Amino acid sequence: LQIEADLPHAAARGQMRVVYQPIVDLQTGTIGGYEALLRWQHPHLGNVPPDEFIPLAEELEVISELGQYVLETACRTFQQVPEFVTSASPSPALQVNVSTRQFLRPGFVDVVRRVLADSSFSTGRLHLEITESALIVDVEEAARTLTELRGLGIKIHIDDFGTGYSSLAFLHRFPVDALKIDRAFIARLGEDGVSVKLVQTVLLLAQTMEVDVIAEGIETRTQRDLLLGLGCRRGQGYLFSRPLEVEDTLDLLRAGS
Ligand code: G
Ligand code: G
Ligand code: MN
Ligand code: NA
Repeated sequence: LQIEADLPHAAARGQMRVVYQPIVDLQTGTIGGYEALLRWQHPHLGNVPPDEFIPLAEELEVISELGQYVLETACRTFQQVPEFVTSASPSPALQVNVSTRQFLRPGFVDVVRRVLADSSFSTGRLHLEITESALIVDVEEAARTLTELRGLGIKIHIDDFGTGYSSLAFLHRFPVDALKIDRAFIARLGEDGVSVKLVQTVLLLAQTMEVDVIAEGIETRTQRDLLLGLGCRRGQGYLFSRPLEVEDTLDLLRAGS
């Protein structure tokens, strides 16, 4: 396959770029962070969706290099705009996805440490999104890795929450800062009563664990209002903004959001 042959060289050939989706306060619309998302513009095939090339990158074992590319690019981009810290609004956080294989690879924490040092990015602003599947392979080792990352000041978010194996007992073993409710649940909000109860359950779980919640894939006002009514304060989705190109992201950052 052409994409199999081309993927390992795509970043070096300048075909990869990072876009940034704002994460907002659902009530005020204030931007509290951005999720970095990788895009591949293939010279002949055009835009290849990440749902296709991320799993392929895992298979071909080039995901660690790609993940490192995203981390370096995103940290360097955000570092271009001086940090502002007022009590009302600190500089927005930067959320970076970490794939399962990347997380499990020995030396992952060292890579993160080095990227942070090279870009002099404030560790407290970096949030890493990790899926449950990365945590179940070796629970003890995963907990140690998360503890090391948090020791650097990094915050840990569980991505696609609700689609994996989470149980209270399972989650209790990991030091995490937030849960991201998978967009599949948000999509059904307002269409059936079950999804409202599911979201309610996640919010209750988060409250019990004393962690934050971010809702993904909010597309309608109805979904936003339901979430606010349930006590969910933060989210992202097309209702607020699509992922933004780097120039637009920098404009927003320079404007103080
Ligand atoms: O960017 P969306 O818009 O299409 O992303 C589709 C999927 O690809 C999501 O599950 C998202 O988490 C994943 N994805 C996007 N960018 C990255 C990345 O930089 N690293 C990893 N591991 N996954 C990513
Ligand atoms: O798995 P992960 O959560 O990292 O993926 C984020 C993905 O969700 C990206 O592909 C992003 O482009 C996509 N996304 C962001 N907002 C929306 C939305 O409102 N609706 C849908 N369908 N996808 C969204
Ligand atoms: Mn994510
Ligand atoms: Na997700």
